[in-house]
Amino acid sequence: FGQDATLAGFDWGNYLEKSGLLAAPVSCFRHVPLCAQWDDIYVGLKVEVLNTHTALPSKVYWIATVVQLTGYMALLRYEGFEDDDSHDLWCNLGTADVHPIGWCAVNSKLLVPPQEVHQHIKDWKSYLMERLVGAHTLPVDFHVKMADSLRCPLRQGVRVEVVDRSQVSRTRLAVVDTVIGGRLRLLYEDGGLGPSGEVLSDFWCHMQSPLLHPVGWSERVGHSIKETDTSVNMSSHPAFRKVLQNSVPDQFKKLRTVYMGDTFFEEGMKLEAIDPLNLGNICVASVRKVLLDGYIMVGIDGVEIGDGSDWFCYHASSHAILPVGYCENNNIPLTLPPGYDHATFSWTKYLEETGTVAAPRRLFNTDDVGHGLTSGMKLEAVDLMEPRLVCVATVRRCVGRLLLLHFDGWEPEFDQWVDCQSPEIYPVGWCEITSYQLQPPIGPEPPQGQERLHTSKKAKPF
Ligand code: MLZ
Repeated sequence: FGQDATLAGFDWGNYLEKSGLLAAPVSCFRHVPLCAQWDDIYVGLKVEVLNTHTALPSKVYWIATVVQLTGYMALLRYEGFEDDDSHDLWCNLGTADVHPIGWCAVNSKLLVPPQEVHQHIKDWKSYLMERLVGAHTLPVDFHVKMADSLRCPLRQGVRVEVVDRSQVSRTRLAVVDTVIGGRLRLLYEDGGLGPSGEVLSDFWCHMQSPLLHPVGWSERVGHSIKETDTSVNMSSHPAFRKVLQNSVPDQFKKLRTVYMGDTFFEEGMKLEAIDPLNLGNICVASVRKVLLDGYIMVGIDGVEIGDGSDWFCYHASSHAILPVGYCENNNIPLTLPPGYDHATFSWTKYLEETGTVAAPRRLFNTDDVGHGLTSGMKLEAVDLMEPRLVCVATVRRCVGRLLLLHFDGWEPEFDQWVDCQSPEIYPVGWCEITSYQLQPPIGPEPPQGQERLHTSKKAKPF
């Protein structure tokens, strides 16, 4: 698969057949269209689908059975082919001209069998009657539910607070520019425009992203926010033309409430944390500051610049902070501060040496949520270091609620740990449904154990 796949649209059906037909089920992703409906979608369902095997000039339909289901993709077999799989076709149940049985009758569309099977069966009416008895079909409101679930409360011109990609310890005011499938393109209010009006600094995230907040959030919890440089004029950009509207807390996902009473995180406590700039690394880290509403600022031990500009804000319920010993217990390589090595590092010794204590285990949200994902499953996942990109990816490991994601065709150094409930991961076929551009694998998978030619390792934040 070369770059051309980007233009033509990536052929998931073909790719899945080559890689073992394993994709994460739609029902594993609570934030995606049709998640709640997916229990009613299974192999054996019969549908009415556009008949692509006819010489007729007008659109006609035929009945087909779901023979494989993987992500949003269904492999369909037209009635009449029986055990012959030579005409099976992959279609995305969220986009294709696929309908419940009875749809053609109600909508005055013609049901016409494919040319290849037409002559084999004499009495189509009784053939179909027999095949359809007791068969199940798509829920009637399938497409309505689909449209409903694609609504987003945030739209162009709405102001939000979001992490500042040039300095991750602070937030910055931004305005929604575009919304695609619930993912937002945000323009920093003082990000500036180039000579031909192009945006110089933007950020992408899903509307349920933990990095996104209503206006006023930073001040309320005590998080630092970049002062907007009012000399920067953005008014010629369409997103800034209307009167901007402040977003409000109701438009955002509610986080689990945490009690900051008697025992909570305290400054100096040690923990293990996902490095926000190297999401494949879980590191020795410290609580640097306790904010309100259950938020804490975390710094990575041994690599901090010293002015707090590389601290990162995590909610106490975040998957990205873990109790001391978590990596060792789960056989994950822990990234140590410079100067330490795995042969001699021990948490007990480290705590003693640094005169610190471990953050109590019970403060962490390491609940096993039973997500149903397993290693080897394909999905579409945001490269959080370049969050505009939704890429072809594979679950490489599952540890509790954490998933280690691998981007197909990319070096393992691009792998990222994410939460199983991250709003930035989607079932196979999501991009096609939402018209979001999917980044195909850049090349064949590198042979095991061998380095491929250099691909530049990410250097910039995000
Ligand atoms: N500019 C970057 C893109 C990396 C995107 C990887 N996505 C999995 C590079 O080429 O290094």
